[in-house]
This record gives sequence, structure tokens and C-alpha cells, in this order.
Amino acid sequence: MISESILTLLKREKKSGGLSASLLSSSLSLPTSSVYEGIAELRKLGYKIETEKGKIYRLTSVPDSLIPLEIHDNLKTKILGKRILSYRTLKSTNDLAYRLAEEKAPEGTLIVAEKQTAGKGRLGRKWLSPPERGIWMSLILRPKIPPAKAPGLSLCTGLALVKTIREKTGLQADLKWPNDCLIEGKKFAGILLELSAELDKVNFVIIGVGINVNQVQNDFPKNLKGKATSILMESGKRYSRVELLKTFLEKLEKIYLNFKTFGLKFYLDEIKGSSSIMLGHKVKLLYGKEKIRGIVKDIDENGSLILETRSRLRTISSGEVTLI
Ligand code: BT5
Repeated sequence: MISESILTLLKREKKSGGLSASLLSSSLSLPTSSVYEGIAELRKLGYKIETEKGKIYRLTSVPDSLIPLEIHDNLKTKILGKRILSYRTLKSTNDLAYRLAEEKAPEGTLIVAEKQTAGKGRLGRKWLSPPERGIWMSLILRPKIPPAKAPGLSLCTGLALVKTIREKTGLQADLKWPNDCLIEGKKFAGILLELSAELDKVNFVIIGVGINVNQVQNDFPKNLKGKATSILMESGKRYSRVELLKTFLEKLEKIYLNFKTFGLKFYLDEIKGSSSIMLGHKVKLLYGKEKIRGIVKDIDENGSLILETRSRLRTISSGEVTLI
């Protein structure tokens, strides 16, 4: 892509004085007219490129847009995000990812959208996805694991996310089994795993992740006030969504590869360490139609919750937990 090559050169020369159109054209063996077109395309995407005396081009700022040009820049993954499909608006990145996976899209394909009009949570619930405020994304994975092990990927994803937020922002992010990430008890991210499997093998897994990055209080409706939060609301700072996404992909890839080889037990201690808001605490749990109360004793190697109820220890594979 012409604009990508121009961008690479402009980024390299960012600190020096910039580059002239003729130098760009000779370095890339392109006619100058293509250089002008490429520059215009980059500006349309939100790159600020100054021209000095109409001759020297200098990149002064890059957009925080979830576009392949930015996500691919210095992304240190081998699988995740190697192929990126990025959209201004989608109904749901998970729905598109599922369709593409059925059509044999390769493992690691990343679908991102600046806005979702029908973002999904679990059990038909809605996920609020306002434009340009968060990261709304889905990944296609094809792990060769038995279907019973797949839910462990939800905890692996949560762990990658919690590690990313702690490292990049210093905020104390926590895991709430099985698919929430919280800061100060409020939800800033949710994970939606969708599975296509046969009895003994997984065809593919879609990992959908929604991360609230730069929302302010008024971006949330009344019913979510006090329950939902964003990185901006907790830190008082705006963070680059592109940078957070890249770090998250790098961490998730490492965890995913170890998970496939060694199973969830490889990360169990870290997962438990990040779940301290739940472990040892009293909870209410909605398990299908059953309501259970108990104390969270452990998380096992399948990613199930071990709950001590009044009568016995129970192993719960999925459900909705409320801390009490
Ligand atoms: C989840 O469901 O937490 C999974 C959310 C996954 C969303 C991503 S976005 C990219 C990808 N494409 C999709 O279509 N989905 C995935 P659940 O545990 O069911 O939580 C849903 C509940 O969280 C809702 O009923 C609300 O109460 C609350 N909620 C909705 N939007 C929220 C938001 N932006 N931030 C925090 N809480 C929210």
C-alpha cells in the first residue's frame, strides 16, 4: 500500500526535518503524483502532516483510530491481529467474526469497530458501544482443545486485560469470574466467548471484548451509573486505544499459546491472584434458573468456580455472580 510506505518513512523521519515529495518519490520508486495522493489519503485518515514552504512533509500527529495502519505499527505478535478488518460502524464485531470464521477466516483475524449498533453481552444482553470511546473487538481463534476446556479462554482473556491495564495505567484492575473486568468494583470491560464445536473438537472460538477507555460519566445511561466505568473516569487521563489494544494483543497471544500447550493450570495462580475481590467472599450466584448463595473457595483447572454452600461444595461452570 502506497500510503503505508509513505507513513513508514514519515514516522522514521518524524524527529528530523521531514521529507520532500521528491525524496519520498525516489525512495519508494513512485511518481510524485502518487506521493501526493498517498499524503492526501493519510490526511483523510486523520494523520496531521505539515508542509513547510509547500515542499517538506512532516508528520506531526497520528490519529487514535482503530485502523490497521496504526494497530500493525510495531505490533509484536505472530498470530493475533496479523489480519485486521476495521469498520466505522458494525452491528456486532462478534457476529461478523462468527460469519467469517464459518467462511474459514484464519486464526488470529481481528475485527474492530469504532461503534457497534447492536453490541452483545451474554444471554442476549446489550453491550453499550459508543463511537470512538472504547475498544470493541473480536478475535477468531482455532485452538485444538476439547470443547470443555474452551471456557478457560474467557479467564485467559480477562487475565491479559487486567495485566494490560495494570501495566499501562497503574490502575488496580480485577477479574470477576467468569467474564468481567472491574476497577474499584465497577465494570470497565466484558468478555463474550462464542464457540463452534463438535462433540470432541473445537472448530473455532470467537473472543469478543469490549473495553471502556475514554467515556465520561454522561456517556453511560442511568441504569449503568455507579456500575460501569472507564479508564478515563478512573485515572483522569485519556489513553490511546491503539496502544492499549496492541499491548493487550501481545499479552493475550503469549497467554493463549501457553494455555494451548499447558492448559489453564499454567495461569491459575495468576488468575486467582487477580480475582481477590471474589476469592473468600460471600456471593449470590445465578446458575441457569437456580439461585445459590455461598462463599467462593477456589477456581479449578477447568476455570469452574468452587462454591461452599450451606450443604456442600459445588463446582459451577458458568453463571452470574453478585458480591454480597
Ligand atoms: C459482557 O456481557 O460483559 C460481554 C460484553 C462483550 C462485549 C463485546 S464488544 C465487542 C464484541 N462484540 C459484541 O457484540 N460483543 C463483544 P454480560 O456479562 O452479559 O454483561 C452485559 C451487561 O453489562 C449489560 O446487561 C449491562 O448491564 C452492562 N453493560 C452494557 N454495556 C456496558 C458497558 N459499555 N460498560 C459496562 N457495562 C455495560
